[in-house]
Parts: sequence; C-alpha cells; structure tokens
Amino acid sequence: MLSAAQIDEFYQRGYVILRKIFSAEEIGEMESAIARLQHQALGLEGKVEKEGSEFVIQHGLLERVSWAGAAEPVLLRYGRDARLTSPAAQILESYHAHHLINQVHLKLPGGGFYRWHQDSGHRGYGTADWEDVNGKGSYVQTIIAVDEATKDNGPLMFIPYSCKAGHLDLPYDKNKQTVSDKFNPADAVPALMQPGDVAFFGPYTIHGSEVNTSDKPRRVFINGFAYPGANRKKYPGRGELVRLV
Ligand SMILES: O=C(O)CCC(=O)C(=O)O
Repeated sequence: MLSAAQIDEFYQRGYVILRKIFSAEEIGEMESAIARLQHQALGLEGKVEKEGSEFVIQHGLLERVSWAGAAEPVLLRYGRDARLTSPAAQILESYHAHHLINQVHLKLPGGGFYRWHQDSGHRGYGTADWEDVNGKGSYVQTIIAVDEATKDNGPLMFIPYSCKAGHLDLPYDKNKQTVSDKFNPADAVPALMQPGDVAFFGPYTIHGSEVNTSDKPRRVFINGFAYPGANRKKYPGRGELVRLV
C-alpha cells in the first residue's frame, strides 16, 4: 500500500519508486519467462503475433513483447499481483481497471532507445480512443526492474513535475529524440533501480530512455492499468477489466 505522501509524490512529482517489492526468486521466474520468449522469437523479424503475444524484433534482436502473459502466463500472474494492483487502486481510486499493458522491454546491448514522451499520447489522448474520465490521468504505468538499471544501460528517465501541465501533445517521431520548448531534458532524473524495485507513474509524466551502452540487457516488465471507461482502443491481448483489490 502507498502512504498518503507517496500518493502525493505520484501526482505532484509524477512518479514514485517502491524498493524491493519482488524477491530475487520472483525476479528469477520473470527472467526465465523472458528467456523463453527470446527463444520463441528466434528467426522472427518485424512485428509478429505468436501465441497471443506480439513480438517486435529488429535486425534479429528482440526489442519488446506486448501482452507477454499470453505466451508466458506467469507474466500475466505477476502483472496482476496485488503489489502492483493495490497501489494502482489507490492511485486510480478505483476497485477495477482495464489491464491494457503487459509488456517486456529487453533493451539489449546497443538498443532500446525510447524518445521523450507522455503515455497519454500512446493512449490516444485527444482522440476517440481515450478520455481522462477521472480528471487525474485515468492511467497508471508500473515498471518492474528485472535487471539493475544503471547510468550506462539506458535507465528510464523522468522529467519531475512535468505531469503538472497535463497532456502536452509532444511531437512524435519514434526514431528521433523529441525536441520541444514544453520541457527541458536537462531536468531529467534517472530511475536507478535494483531488480525487484517498481516504478509507478502517470500518463502525463514525461519519460524516455537512451540506448543501452553496456554489454548486458536492461530488462523491465511493464503493466498498465486504465480507469474504467477511459480506453476505447484495442490492444494486443484482452485489455480486460480486472479487480485491483
Ligand atoms: O523501457 C523503457 O525504458 C521505456 C518505457 C516506457 O517508455 C514506457 O513504459 O512508457
């Protein structure tokens, strides 16, 4: 459970990081599932649907797996673990949410660039796909660190307090860094996490990450929950309504 101060931190600074939430053994189970996903992706290229999950492979390297829990049910189980959903319930002030995202980012050496963005853009803010029905973002993204995130392996970076301005309609180009006078990248703070730590952030928090310049992967396991009624977009997987607490 989050304290009142942590909920405040989430809505003011835009993110909160909880330490040592999943044990080394549990992270080991997630790692094994990710290794099996990598095995399933061997020989694939581009965006490929397999076993209900969507694999994205570029130049032979697995970049991410969306709705990973279809191919690896253990990841669906962890994605709905109370240690994620209870804080999500507190943040959303809802007993239920649509489980939209259940995704692994592998960030293998040399890869894994994610330009500065707000998740509200990905959700479809300003289109028929998305409505901020609770007026507080209506969405929470949770990121479990599977590997240690260091300065060299492309850690997730947040722009603190960027959420305060709401949706900023930042320019979109997947492969180029986002340049906008609406935020200053020099304000970015890296989320240096240990395996088992979890970051929670809202849809208006500007975040991104650079290429992994180390020689090991920087894997994270991401689960996203939308306030009932906010989403109308079809996601890989079922995006079903789940009970949070
Ligand atoms: O894996 C990363 O570094 C980026 C994650 C991200 O951008 C997101 O979850 O929206």
